[in-house]
Amino acid sequence: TKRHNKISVIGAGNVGMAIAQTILTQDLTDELVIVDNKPDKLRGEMLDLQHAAAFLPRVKINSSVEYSVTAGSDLCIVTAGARQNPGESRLNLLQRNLALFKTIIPPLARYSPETVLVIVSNPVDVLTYIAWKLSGFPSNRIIGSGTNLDSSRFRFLIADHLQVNAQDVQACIVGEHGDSSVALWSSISVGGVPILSFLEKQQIAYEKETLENIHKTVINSAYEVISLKGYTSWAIGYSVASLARSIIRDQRKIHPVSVLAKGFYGIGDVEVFLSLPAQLGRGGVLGVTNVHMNEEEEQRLRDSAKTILEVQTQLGI
Ligand code: LAC
Repeated sequence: TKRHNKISVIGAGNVGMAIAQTILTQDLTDELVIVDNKPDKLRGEMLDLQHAAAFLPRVKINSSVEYSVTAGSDLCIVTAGARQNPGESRLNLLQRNLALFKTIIPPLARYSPETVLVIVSNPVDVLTYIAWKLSGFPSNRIIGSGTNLDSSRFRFLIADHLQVNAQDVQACIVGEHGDSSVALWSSISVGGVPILSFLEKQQIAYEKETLENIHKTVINSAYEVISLKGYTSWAIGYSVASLARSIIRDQRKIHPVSVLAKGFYGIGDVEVFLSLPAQLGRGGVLGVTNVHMNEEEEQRLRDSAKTILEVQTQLGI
């Protein structure tokens, strides 16, 4: 018998609804549940999605302000919380969203004790750590959307610079989903050709400045979009739907996502979540890959871990 898939999205804001809509368009679930604390907005979004029934594969769409509606979810995606104001760093949001997580995570874990939690709310790395602590789940069932989106922005910019298709650019950003993220230049390849030899072969002058500027542009992407339209939504919608597909369909696909990084790359015996290339499947994190990093990249990753740990220590968590 075909397994009945149930996905819950917590937070019916721009991000949550972009994720919900993309999950439906990609036919990733038999049942979609949306939870928020604004009953009218919530019912409006549910009805608006239900009305697309004639154009979508059959799917049960439900919503409630009560977490009981999420019972038995295979995947719970948490987007609720305050978002960055123009120019505001993600880490600034922490106090407001920490309080909210204390009301969201325990009921989600109680109603779906076997679920995989995907955290999207920012600052995503610290909030993923908090979700791990509040849920009591094993760390493999707690994932932050992390730099999955940054890596797509990175691949877009490199592809645009080199005039190739972004799907032929294997490139990864790791570390904090934020200002201390790390671009893994040493392992980038285009159509299987390592970037540096690709640049030589194409006689494209290898300007370190250009490559660094591409990474800086990635870091500033969200700030720029937020300053222009007030929030980001479509790219994060596709990014998280790609994680949902890998988990729900047991794709065993590798994504740069926020995982418990304790013990990796010399980060030390500390409880910190940050993005590393991880294999995702039905059980959540199936493994963390040992991607090649040069000494500079490893050091930057350790510095990124320190940045996140400092925030966690300040919070006394
Ligand atoms: C962004 C948000 C999801 O990077 O942090 O667009």
